[in-house]
Amino acid sequence: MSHPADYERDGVILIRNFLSAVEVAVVRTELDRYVREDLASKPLDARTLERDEETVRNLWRLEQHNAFFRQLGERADIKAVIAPLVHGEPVLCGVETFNKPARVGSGVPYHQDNAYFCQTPPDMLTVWIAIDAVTEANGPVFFVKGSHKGGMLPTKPSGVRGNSIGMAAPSSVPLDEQYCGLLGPGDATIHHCQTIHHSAPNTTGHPRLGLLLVYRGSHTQTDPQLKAIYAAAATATPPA
Ligand SMILES: O=C(O)CCC(=O)C(=O)O
Repeated sequence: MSHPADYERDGVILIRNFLSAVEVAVVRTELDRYVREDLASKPLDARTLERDEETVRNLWRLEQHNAFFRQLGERADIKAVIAPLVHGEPVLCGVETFNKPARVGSGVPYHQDNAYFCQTPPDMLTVWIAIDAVTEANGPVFFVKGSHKGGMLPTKPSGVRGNSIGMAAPSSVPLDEQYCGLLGPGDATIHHCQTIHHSAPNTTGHPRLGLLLVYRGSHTQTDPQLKAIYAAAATATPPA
């Protein structure tokens, strides 16, 4: 399978066994340790909690707060996969989690990541690595294939903590025609920053932890117009 060609066409690709079973186990152990021992001493914008004010919904800026995750994101073999997709030299911009914990894991509204990233040209992407199995039941991410080619669509503040800016209207593509990222532990999807995507709450007893690596090409720049819209939404629903 040619990753670059599929990625250019669809704006999302699936890579099985992106991390090995051993690597997944090490990631899980370090995430658990970080939450238990380090998180309390980090700034408030290092995480978003679920509505129970207790369970972690997201960890943010792990590349700044944790050497293990910075090194993972800087791995040369991973950057070699990313380079052709961002049309240049990959720059690590974020390492984060979407934990989607059992029963209380909240959903993610329809959005395009570049509403947050605000980069031009939009040569930026996210590697979404499954640490838990992602099933149809526990809140998989749905992607609208090809939507990265349609540019940035109108946004509105979502009021959802951790996902402050959503699309003004959901995609007109029915759910059963969208691409559902069903993953085993270690599998990954890679999606373009203009690809429309969303996920449902997790009402099951099975957590759905994802580790995300975010990269841009070193040639991209911040678009002031996108940035102003994002700043207004993030201020309304901090931290992001
Ligand atoms: O993990 C999720 O449910 C959503 C992830 C997401 O929005 C993203 O990868 O940009």
